[in-house]
Amino acid sequence: MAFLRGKKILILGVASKLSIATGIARAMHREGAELAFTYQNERLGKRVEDIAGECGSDLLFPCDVTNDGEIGQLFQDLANSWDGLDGLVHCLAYAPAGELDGDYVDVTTREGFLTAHEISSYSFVALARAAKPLMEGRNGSLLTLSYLGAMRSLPNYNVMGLAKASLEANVRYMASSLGPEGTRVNAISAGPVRTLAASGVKSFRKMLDYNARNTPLRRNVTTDEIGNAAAFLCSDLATGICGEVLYVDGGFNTTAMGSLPQ
Ligand code: 0WE
Repeated sequence: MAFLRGKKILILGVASKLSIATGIARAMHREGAELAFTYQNERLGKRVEDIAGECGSDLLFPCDVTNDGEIGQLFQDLANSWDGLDGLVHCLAYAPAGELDGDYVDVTTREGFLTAHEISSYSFVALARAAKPLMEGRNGSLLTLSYLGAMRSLPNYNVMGLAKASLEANVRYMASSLGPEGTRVNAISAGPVRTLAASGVKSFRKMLDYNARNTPLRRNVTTDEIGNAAAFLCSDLATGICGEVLYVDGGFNTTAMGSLPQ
């Protein structure tokens, strides 16, 4: 098919082979996109290098999104290799571990709240602003990853739910801002996936099991499936889709009671 042939796409958030960003990179590579990647620090750089290599890319840039200088440098560096940018995929989220374990009202701190919102939501618009000169006039597309915890409460997701709610509103405001110049902004709200980030979450196995048992498709989604939806949204097959949050969750969000107990 190669429906991304000729598209230049930057992917942020590859941390391991299990990352959702890795599933997205593989699907986009398969569909003919040219890819570039960022890594947060030298420790993660090696793993990102391997995955970039698999996807035929040697374009790797450091970027810690809490640092305005690094965001600026990223697009300066990218402009030295590419004359423009067609897509940016934001797969970044973080809340301090203490925020994701325990009762919401009891464990949420001012500092944890600010960090979660800065890294998980603010960074998307900060990157969009810095990417704007490279994306102008190319009918490009920005994509981020959300989770149902933005819309519904669940145990332990806590302040990340607020940060994802902010991120989804960010998608709509960014879509309104960038739409007039032809750039589309969307999110995928993915079902839970066992990644490196998730392995730091207590009882994640139990949550995955609950999710599979209560999903219309009776299973969890794969990073391949999320990757395919991401490739579609960043392609010219999706030129009418803007400001949207697309659920790739096997239908979990559509039920009030997925199954009866046992
Ligand atoms: O958005 C996420 C997780 C993002 C995340 C994960 C971590 C773990 C390590 C953000 N910050 C951190 N900080 C760490 O220190 N998901 C959708 C996966 C996830 O995480 C949960 C979930 C689900 C689902 C945490 C609690 C409850 C459910």
